[in-house]
Amino acid sequence: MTKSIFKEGFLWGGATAANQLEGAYQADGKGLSVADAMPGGKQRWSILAGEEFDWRIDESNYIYPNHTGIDHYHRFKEDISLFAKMGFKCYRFSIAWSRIFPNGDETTPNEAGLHFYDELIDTCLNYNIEPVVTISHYEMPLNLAKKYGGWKNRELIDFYERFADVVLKRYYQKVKYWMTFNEINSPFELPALSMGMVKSNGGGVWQNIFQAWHHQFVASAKAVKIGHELDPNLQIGCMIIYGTTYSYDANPTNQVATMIQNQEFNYFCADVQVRGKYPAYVKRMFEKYDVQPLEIKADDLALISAHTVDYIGFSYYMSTAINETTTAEKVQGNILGGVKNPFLKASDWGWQIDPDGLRIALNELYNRYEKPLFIVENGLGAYDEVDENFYVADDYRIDYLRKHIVAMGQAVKDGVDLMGYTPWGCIDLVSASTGEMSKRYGFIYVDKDDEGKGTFNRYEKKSFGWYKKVIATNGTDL
Ligand code: BGP
Repeated sequence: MTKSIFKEGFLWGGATAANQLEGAYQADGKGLSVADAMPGGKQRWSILAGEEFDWRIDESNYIYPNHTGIDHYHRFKEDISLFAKMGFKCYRFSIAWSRIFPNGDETTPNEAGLHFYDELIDTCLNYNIEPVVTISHYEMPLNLAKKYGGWKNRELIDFYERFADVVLKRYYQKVKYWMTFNEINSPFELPALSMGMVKSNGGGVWQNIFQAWHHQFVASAKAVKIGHELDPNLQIGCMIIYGTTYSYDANPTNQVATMIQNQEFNYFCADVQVRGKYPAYVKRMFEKYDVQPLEIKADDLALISAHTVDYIGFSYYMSTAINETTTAEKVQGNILGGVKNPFLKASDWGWQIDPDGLRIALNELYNRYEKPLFIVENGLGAYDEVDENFYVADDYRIDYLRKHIVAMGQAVKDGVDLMGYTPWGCIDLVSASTGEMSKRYGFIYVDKDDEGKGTFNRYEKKSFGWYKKVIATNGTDL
């Protein structure tokens, strides 16, 4: 076999999140989460974009796709057996906070909820699949949003700590790789999903967002502390969304704007979680966003400094370009905006596809932090068409992933320490932004449509066999 550029034991796998695939949203004592209250379709987008929202669930229509997800809750054994068939070395999933603490503020966990993850984790281990757990992925108990106003409330630190403590203690002997918060830098656009904050409870107000971030930084540090006390070898990472950002041209005004965008969006949260302190430029950010000094308790900064993360997990889907000096066509991914880059093609949802941008991201992150990197999300959301046998010939997806894996290899040659690669939505699941099924990422097709209809049966796509070969050859046969 050709010698691989990727290290032995490279963590090839796939990634999902509880709220987007489990379904069974009220099974076995599960409480409602913020994601359960988010309708699909157009309404969802306006909520994500910061419109007023009262978290009220109207059960009369099929508008809550997360409620059924892809019914992974009842089909996880089949799903994991398919991952094993592809040869997954690891599987990234999240633990639904609302299964373990249905209202978020209880003191005793829901044993039935934990039982599900006992089985899920054991199933992975039986196949020699390393579980990679995101503690909180866009799914906090709804009660914490409604009653406490989300993460701007300091009490959330204790509730999260209790949750993290329960799952870390229960699984630390079985799960080595953890992440504290999914895409912690996303509240720039999505305060509702990741902070439980909407307009009426302060979601659009920077003061609250920065205060909420501070609470999340402290909570994350506490989880790292608990994990490392249980076992110093646990690998606990941060998780950020990274969008490689180019200046549109050589105009220094655009270059400066690009530098600022990089600091604020790509690095701010990681700087705190990896380096253990607020970066110098936070002063400028506070001024710009009119943020008064945050409420910081005596031990907070010491905790943040003492319990930094072991690795950097990040999602990478696209790059953006900054142009402040001339008018240029705007583009919008979920969270990343910017202008149209004439050198790039975009996905059906306008996300600008840029494998070289991944090589740049890996180099930038590694040179800045010198910590191992883990690409925990990447992939192409596309409309898949099934033939009469439910087969999807998704050559476009293979093409996207192949080019990104080539870029990963180049970055490893550049000297980057890369731990693994878990493409997003390895099995079709509910889209976070549209709430629909028709935006698919998977190697496995799930027969469910945007109205929730279908058999929920699973079918291997063309990319399934391709990825299997990639893993079997440790990334040499693409
Ligand atoms: C990331 C989220 C995931 C996932 C992915 C794809 O930002 O961490 O939860 O959904 O984006 O986004 P979408 O589902 O909107 O296509």
